[in-house]
Amino acid sequence: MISVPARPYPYPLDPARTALVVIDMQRDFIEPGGFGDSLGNDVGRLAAIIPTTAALLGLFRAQGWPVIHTREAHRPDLSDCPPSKIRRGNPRLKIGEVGAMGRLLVTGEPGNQIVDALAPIAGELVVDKPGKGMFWSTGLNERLAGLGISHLVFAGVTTEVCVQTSMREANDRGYECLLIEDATESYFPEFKAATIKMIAAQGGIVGWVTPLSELAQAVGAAA
Ligand code: TIU
Repeated sequence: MISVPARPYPYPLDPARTALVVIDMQRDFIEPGGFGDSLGNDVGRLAAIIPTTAALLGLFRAQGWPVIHTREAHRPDLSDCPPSKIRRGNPRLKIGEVGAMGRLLVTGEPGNQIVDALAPIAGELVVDKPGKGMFWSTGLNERLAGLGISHLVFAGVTTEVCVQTSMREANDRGYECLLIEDATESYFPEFKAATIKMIAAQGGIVGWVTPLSELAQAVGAAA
């Protein structure tokens, strides 16, 4: 086991059973003209975590540990998208409508792709999810069980929506979860800060939180 300095106490990382999950680092959330923009958000904030997330990916790839990328994505016929989700927020452009990067939040469209700097490489799992959480309607739990994964390290966007939902779903399924705080971001800085606090509060009710530097140092020292 590798002991990673973290809050609320050191995270016990099992090198043989740990995977990285990068949540929804898609153009639809990070670039102007996508889904995040259509909801009225300032999307400029999110690109700032791309370098840290790339370094985190590099760390896992160097160790040969599994990497999973998720995308919030719907089928072109929107049969997996509840009408309530399409209506919600009364956006300028709705899910499935054509924006600057193709149809919003639809699989295969340019805007639905992961940003180039964080593109998946051969052998990495890419999971399309119709909801905020990564387990709903994806079959991911069975795939992780097949890989023998018990520990999940989280990064991605947005902290309080898809990252937190996925982390809570993972916590309820028995995974030991660590959020890398400088590899996640929100459109709302106060929501990111609150999410980090609520994850680590109550003795780590949802999991652990630490910056990439602490993980990198702990893994390097154990090598
Ligand atoms: N709106 C918002 O903050 N997030 C989402 O809709 N999806 C994800 O977080 N990926």
